[in-house]
Amino acid sequence: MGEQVVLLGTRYSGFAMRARVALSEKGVDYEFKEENLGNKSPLLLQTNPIHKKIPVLIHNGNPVCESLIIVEYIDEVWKDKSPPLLPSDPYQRAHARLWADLVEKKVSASAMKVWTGKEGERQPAVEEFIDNLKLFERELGEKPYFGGESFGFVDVALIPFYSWFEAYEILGNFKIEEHCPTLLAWGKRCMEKESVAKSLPNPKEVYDFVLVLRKRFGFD
Ligand code: GS8
Repeated sequence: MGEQVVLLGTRYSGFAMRARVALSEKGVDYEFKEENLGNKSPLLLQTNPIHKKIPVLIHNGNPVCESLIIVEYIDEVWKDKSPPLLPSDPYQRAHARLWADLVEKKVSASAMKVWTGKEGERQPAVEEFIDNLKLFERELGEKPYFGGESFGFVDVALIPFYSWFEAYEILGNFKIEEHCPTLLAWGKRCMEKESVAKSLPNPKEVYDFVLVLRKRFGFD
C-alpha cells in the first residue's frame, strides 16, 4: 500500500510553502487541501487542536504541526530521497536551527509589521525589516545557499518570503535590492529550482491577497 501524504494549507501562507518546498525537494507526492481560515475544516481542528493553524502534514493518518517541525520530519522520513536538508554534523545542525529560528523571530515578526502597518506609519517597521534581512545577507556571504553548496533547512525556512518581497516593497515604498542585493540574488537562484518554483505563488497574486487581507482586518 502506498503512503498517504496530505498537507493542509493555504496558497499564500509562507508557513505552508515551507512544507511544499520540502516535499517537492524530496519528490514526495502529496494532496494539498486548501483551508478556509475563516471557516476551518473539522480535519484541521482535529489534527491541530492546540493552535488550530495551518500547515498540518498528515502522514499515513499521523498529523505533524508547525512548519519547521514539519520540514525536519520530512527530512527525516524521506532521508534517502535527496540530499539532506539538515547537515549531519551536530554543530552545523545547531547552526542551521538557530538561523531557521531567526527567520521566525526576526524576519517573520518584522515583515508582519510592514504589511499590517498603517499608510504613512510603516517606516520604522521597514527599517527593522531591512536590518533583519541584512543579518541574513551577511550570514549568506559568498555561499550560493545558506546550506552551503546545496539548498538546505534555512533556505527552506526563508524562501517563502521571496514571494512576498514585492508586496513589502510596494507597501513599504523601498527596494530590497538596494539594501540586500546578495539576498535578492539568492532568492532568484532558489527560484531556479523546480521544487521552489512550483511551490511559491506569483508575487503579484501575493500582493493582491495582501490587499484583501488588509481590507478584511481593517488595516486601511
Ligand atoms: C505558524 C502558522 C500560522 O501562523 C508555523 O507553522 O510555523 N508557527 C506556525 N498559520 C496561520 C496562517 S499563515 O499566516 C494560521 O493558520 N492562522 C489561523 C489562525 O490564527 O486562526
